[in-house]
Amino acid sequence: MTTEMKFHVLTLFPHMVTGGLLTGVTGRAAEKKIISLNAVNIRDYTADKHGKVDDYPYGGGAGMLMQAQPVFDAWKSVTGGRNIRTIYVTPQGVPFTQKTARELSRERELVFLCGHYEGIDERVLEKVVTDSFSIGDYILTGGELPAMVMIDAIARLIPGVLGNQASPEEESFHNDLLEYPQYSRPEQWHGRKVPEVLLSGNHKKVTEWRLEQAKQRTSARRPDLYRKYQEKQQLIKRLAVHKRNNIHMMEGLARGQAEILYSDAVSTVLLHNRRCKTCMAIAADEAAGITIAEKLPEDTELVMVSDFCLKELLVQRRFKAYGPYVQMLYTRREVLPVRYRDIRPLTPDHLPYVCGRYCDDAGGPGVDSEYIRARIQAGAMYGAFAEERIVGFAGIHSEGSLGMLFVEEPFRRQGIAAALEACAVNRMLEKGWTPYGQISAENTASIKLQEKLGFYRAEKTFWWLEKTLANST
Ligand code: 21W
Repeated sequence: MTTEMKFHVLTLFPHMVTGGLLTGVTGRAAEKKIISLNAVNIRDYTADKHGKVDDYPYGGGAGMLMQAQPVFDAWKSVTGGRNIRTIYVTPQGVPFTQKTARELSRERELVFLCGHYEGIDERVLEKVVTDSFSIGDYILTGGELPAMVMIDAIARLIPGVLGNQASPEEESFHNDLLEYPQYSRPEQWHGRKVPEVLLSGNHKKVTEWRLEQAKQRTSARRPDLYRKYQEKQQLIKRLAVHKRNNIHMMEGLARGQAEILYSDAVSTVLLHNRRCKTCMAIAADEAAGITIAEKLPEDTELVMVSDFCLKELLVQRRFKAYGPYVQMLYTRREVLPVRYRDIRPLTPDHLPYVCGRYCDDAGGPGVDSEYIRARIQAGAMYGAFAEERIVGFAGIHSEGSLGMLFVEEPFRRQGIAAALEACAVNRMLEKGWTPYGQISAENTASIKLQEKLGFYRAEKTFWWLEKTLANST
């Protein structure tokens, strides 16, 4: 069992921080011990007998500064010499974004330092601060609200803080766009009607209308975001020329999981999947391959490539190659019949079973019990049961491909694998995704099965490359 995430806030106004954050969603999370909040009054640590914590700035200038001593002693009381990330909220910080929130949500403990008056003596900042963040280009009266804003944004990313377990997994394809307008009862209010299309019951029309509204809003209010969206849409179109070979990249972009790190021609593209520290790359030739290899982010753990030259280049850079794999995609929109009675989503109870049959060699790179647990929790794993006993499973990988198929020997050749695959395919179709997957080229049985279900095979050959210890040092 993991322990709660600890937030410490060093401030002159602890009640402002607890009053705000111990209310509502974050307050519930603290009650449930998913997070803890420790607001420390810097004034309690002053050595001055009158409780003074500020003084005039050397060199002159308006206002007062927070002195080093009380700040340092308050910080020491919290960290006790431990190495904890300490965040100074300041208008001079780097911009705080959703990306920062995601990154910080992986820490177990964070210290926030809130300034007041005209700021804090630089010498104590040099000693304790590891990161400085601003929440935007406007001037506030103190750092408490920014610290609260950051804690709120970080806390909601911790599993269990938001009631509905709609994980980022459930984010729609509108990802790079602002959200569409929403309406609830009554149908007419102050003479204003709910847009007709939303009452039509036509799901496809509703989806189209929402996308159109989201695009209009984004282009009017956030031209910066809209340009990024258009850039992605254009790349998707270019990749579609070789759809079978590029479907993994097209889907990553369309589902809002992948960022474009580099793209010049159709045949040289580097995408980064922020959710699973995975990259996907294609390169026209060796020169393009070198460019791609140089642009791989530091924290990349896995790379999927579909060009031999790129695979060789990364192996030279001490990546370990897995493969070859065959990529297959399902281009139809109709759901598949599920010809087996008892198929249902797996629960964490099934983790040992799945790991026993699928981790290690069978799973390929990056597939360990932590990974399987996360996939089960995301509702992305299905099991087939016979007399209440699990006899097989299949699932959807974090980057969105089908896989992790297994059926017990005595239960094979009865259509169970096909039914499990059909289940996963149907779930993907429901989300508006194009089902695809990569199968080990040796696994002819599985390739045949996918062909029977109506999948098409890509011409290119694929490899997964895993970072080894040798290339990270
Ligand atoms: C406002 C502190 C103005 C200091 C050097 C010479 C934290 C904040 C804050 C505040 C000054 C953030 C100076 C967006 C914010 C924060 C209080 C003035 C004068 N410096 N994000 N003279 N906006 N604000 N400094 O205000 O602490 S994150």
